[in-house]
Amino acid sequence: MATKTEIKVPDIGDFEKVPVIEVLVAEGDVIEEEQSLVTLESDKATMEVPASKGGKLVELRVSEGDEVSEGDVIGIVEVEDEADSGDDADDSDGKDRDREAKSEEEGRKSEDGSEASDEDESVGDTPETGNRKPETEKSEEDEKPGRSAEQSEAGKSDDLPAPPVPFVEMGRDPSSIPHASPAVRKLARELGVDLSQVEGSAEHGRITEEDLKKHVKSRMADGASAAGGAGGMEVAAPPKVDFAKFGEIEEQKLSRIQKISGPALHRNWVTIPHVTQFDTADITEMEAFRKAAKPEAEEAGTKMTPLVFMIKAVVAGLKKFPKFNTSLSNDGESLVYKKYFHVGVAVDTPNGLMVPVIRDADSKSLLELAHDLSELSGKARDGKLSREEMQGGCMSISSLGGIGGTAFTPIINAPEVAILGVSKAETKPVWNGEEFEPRLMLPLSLSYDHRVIDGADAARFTQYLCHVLGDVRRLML
Ligand code: CAO
Repeated sequence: MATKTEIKVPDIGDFEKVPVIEVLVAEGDVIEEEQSLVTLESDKATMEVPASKGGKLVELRVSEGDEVSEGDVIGIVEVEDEADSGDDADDSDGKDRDREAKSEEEGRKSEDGSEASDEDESVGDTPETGNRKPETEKSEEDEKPGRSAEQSEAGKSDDLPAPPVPFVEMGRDPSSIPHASPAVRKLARELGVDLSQVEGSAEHGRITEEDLKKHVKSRMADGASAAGGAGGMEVAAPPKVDFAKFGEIEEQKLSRIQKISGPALHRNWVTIPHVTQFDTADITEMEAFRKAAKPEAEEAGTKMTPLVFMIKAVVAGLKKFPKFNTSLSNDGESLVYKKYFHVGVAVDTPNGLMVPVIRDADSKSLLELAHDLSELSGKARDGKLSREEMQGGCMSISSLGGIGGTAFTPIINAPEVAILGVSKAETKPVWNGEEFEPRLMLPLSLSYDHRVIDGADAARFTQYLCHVLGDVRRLML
């Protein structure tokens, strides 16, 4: 026997009457659970609504151009009863487990509909959980409906509403997100096309598949007319290698965070002209002060690592050199100066790199910053950061000082224009004019966007960081 189930528009946040821009199925189709049925488009982004049940789509109630809100019925699916399908009806636990496993597996496999953080979110435009309102950033659990633990549970019950679905795109300034359906985004990713470069011909400047094809054709024509194609960004595809031919191998899927941050890092690396300025700060006195303040930090229930001082120093630098606290406007014609001081901190987590943001770092004491840092990095490691906690950074810090190394070239977390890399402090002999003195020297690596910041400014910025870190009382000036 088969039962009929209504597929409804799930929780889509505060949006109402959202236009249907694409219908991806037809009446009579046999659809799978989680298969996308329609694409909706808000003012800011697009989302696909998946089927909460698999079966035969016996009725489709929406068509392109309709406007829908949460709870509206998209279609009716005839679902074959499990007893009829030959499954052991008593094995409901087993099925739930299978479904959960499948859901997780699909979650891992699923293509993220965004162009991963832009800014996303990274040093990796990094990339969150928690509520699932339409936003511009999302975390690993946010990527697709039904992925969090609670939602996997919810997915098991027919009585519960379909899980909320996030609008795609993370970590981007919403006004800069090109409108395009997830299908077009997927195609763009496959073709390696940056959608922000494509002109959309549909309503609200939405990019259609035709627009994308037109763009690719014109790029190919440009590339062909440039000498040997060297004028374009085309590069040879990486060789396809059967590694198993050379020895034993094991293949592991990328984590969802890696899937998001990878393309974002790549984009930032390729599209931003990076230069890295190196410097060394004498933190001998700072370290003495930090050690002396350890008991107070412990009393306050936190730990004050050198990184806390870096956050303070970066804020001082942003105040003194406001160009470092800017972003290029969406049209690339102007600089947006920010009057707030939110500092991103790269955190190494078992699932990949995440960049939570310490808000209003300028108004916080060292102890407060230490508290925020340990709370946010703990949440990042537990996969519990909310979108808000990863948005709005002015400049990021990537500290490998707890691990080692002498310098590195961090990738800018667009749309920020600079990132400070911090390596391990070491005691070095430093000439004081009369003799060598043992001093604790901290290596700094500042990567900056050369479209916005000149080399001289960058050298002044790192010198200033060295100046304030050399005597942290200056941070109070
Ligand atoms: N020089 C010398 N020692 C340092 C140091 C430095 N620059 N920075 C930290 N340390 C010490 C700390 O004082 C601490 O030692 P004690 O326990 O003896 O006090 C130890 O190293 C470990 O510090 P930590 O790493 O736990 O803490 P942190 O505040 O320095 O960093 C966090 C916090 C979340 C940034 C860090 O744990 C982390 O994830 N770092 C990796 C960031 C990363 O992956 N960046 C690369 C991005 S690009 O791929």
